[in-house]
Amino acid sequence: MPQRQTRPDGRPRRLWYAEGTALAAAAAAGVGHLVAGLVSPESSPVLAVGSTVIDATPTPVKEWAVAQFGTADKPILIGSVAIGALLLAGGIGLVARTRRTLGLALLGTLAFTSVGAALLRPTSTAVDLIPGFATALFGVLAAGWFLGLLDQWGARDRDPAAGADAGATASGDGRSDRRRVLFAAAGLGAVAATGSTLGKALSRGASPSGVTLPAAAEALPTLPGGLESTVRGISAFRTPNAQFYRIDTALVIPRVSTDGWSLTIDGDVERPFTITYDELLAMPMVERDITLTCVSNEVGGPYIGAARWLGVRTKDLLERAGVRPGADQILSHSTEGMTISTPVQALTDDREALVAVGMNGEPLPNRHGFPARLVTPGLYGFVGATKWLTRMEATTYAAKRAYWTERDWATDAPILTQSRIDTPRGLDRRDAGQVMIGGVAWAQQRGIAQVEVRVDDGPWQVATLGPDAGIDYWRQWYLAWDAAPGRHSLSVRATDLTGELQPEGRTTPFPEGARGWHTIVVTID
Ligand SMILES: Nc1nc2c(c(=O)[nH]1)N[C@H]1C(S)=C(S)[C@@H](COP(=O)(O)O)O[C@H]1N2
Ligand SMILES: [Mo]
Repeated sequence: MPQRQTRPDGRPRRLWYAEGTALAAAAAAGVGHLVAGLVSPESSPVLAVGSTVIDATPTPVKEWAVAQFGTADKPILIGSVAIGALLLAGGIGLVARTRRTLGLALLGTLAFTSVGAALLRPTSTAVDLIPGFATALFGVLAAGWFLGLLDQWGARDRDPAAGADAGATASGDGRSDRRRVLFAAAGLGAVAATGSTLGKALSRGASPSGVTLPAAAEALPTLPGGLESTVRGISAFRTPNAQFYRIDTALVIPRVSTDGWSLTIDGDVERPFTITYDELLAMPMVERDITLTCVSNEVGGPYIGAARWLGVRTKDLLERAGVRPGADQILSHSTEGMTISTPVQALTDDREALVAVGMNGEPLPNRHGFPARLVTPGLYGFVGATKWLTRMEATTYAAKRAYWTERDWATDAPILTQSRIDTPRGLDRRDAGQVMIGGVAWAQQRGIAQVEVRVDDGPWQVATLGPDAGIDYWRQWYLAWDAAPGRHSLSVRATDLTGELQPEGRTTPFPEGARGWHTIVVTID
């Protein structure tokens, strides 16, 4: 019998050790992901390492990633962590070929980095260590088993008689050894796929069920119909929850149950207190139309949404606790360990910031912070919109620093006046004749006075504004344009109600939000 027969694809046997170990690692990660789905989604090995990478990434690199990949940055990060781990496992497999104990020990160590990462999470508990341990245990056992099968196959390859005494069940020829290896590989692949799929299903950020929100004590009139019924392609006046942008550092959407949840107001206060979800709902509820904006939004970018929020005034909560005179910062904490700093002033003045529990007539979706979040009119989300809120700590800016502050973002970040062209889209082609130019403009806490549009080097033309839902809400706008064939550039700029004109010069989103006019180019045929 020719010796080469058992070598599939003529590949060197060493590669099998690398691939087998990587496969065992993938299966182990799948098992860890499944276990995490059952006990604690954020502690899934790959995700725990990913979260640690996010927190450790310098701000400029993070900004670059957001600019390059947008909200795909998370899948790309997770993919990179997974590929890196598989490559390392492959390398370890080569070591394990000749030095089995060392190789398996290295593999166990690799898995244990995820235990370390889970431990580093700001809110980790003992339960978060279980998925990493499961990964390490399964990985070492599976790799040991699979590499044993390879040894057996290889031994027979060198000496066809040797396989017979490699184990009690080892029988038959090299072909059956090979079949056994392939079955084992398929099995490990199936474990990897099943584990990650089931784990994902278990940890999906579904909408909370079984929650009924009270009516607002001060209900708002129904929001007027927006321009979206007449201007095709313009942002809806109210952003549906399912289309609302999502920005946070969480790799798994936290699923917080109202049962164990509570909100604590403490720190530099006279009367610290903790309330349950039901107690929060029993407080006077108000409704507010507020447009939320992310500081990372580029000029013309998508990280903005407008909703009707239902909640309790932060002012009421903080007055009940009695913030001591020296405190200038409320450091809010989320269930997954995020810290966000907001000026006491912004949470107690008459802008009426909210601890929101409802969004557009529904309980907050999990991805937007269920059971409760902060919504502060006029401030970018990273300094006023804490999701999965659980604690508001009165303190000073001198004493404590929040997550983004430590990463050099602005401490005080009021939303800058901005305007965006929604339709036509950049690089669109349209037929000559009437083209509707439309979009949104916002200047939370100041309000929009006027929006102007310029075609090429022409004069600024005043656009027609859509309905008004208050200074904290965006305004839709449109201008009918008689478009002539050719390439044209369209620009927009807004003026706020204080008379301030949106500046032309572009700035980067870091550290306090992007400035500049939104300009697009379209072709008219
Ligand atoms: N717990 C938590 N809350 C958070 C964040 C976060 O990373 N974690 N990101 C903030 C940022 S940067 C923004 S812009 C808003 C976005 O809220 P949304 O995802 O509901 O649109 O949430 C804020 N609240
Ligand atoms: Mo943000």
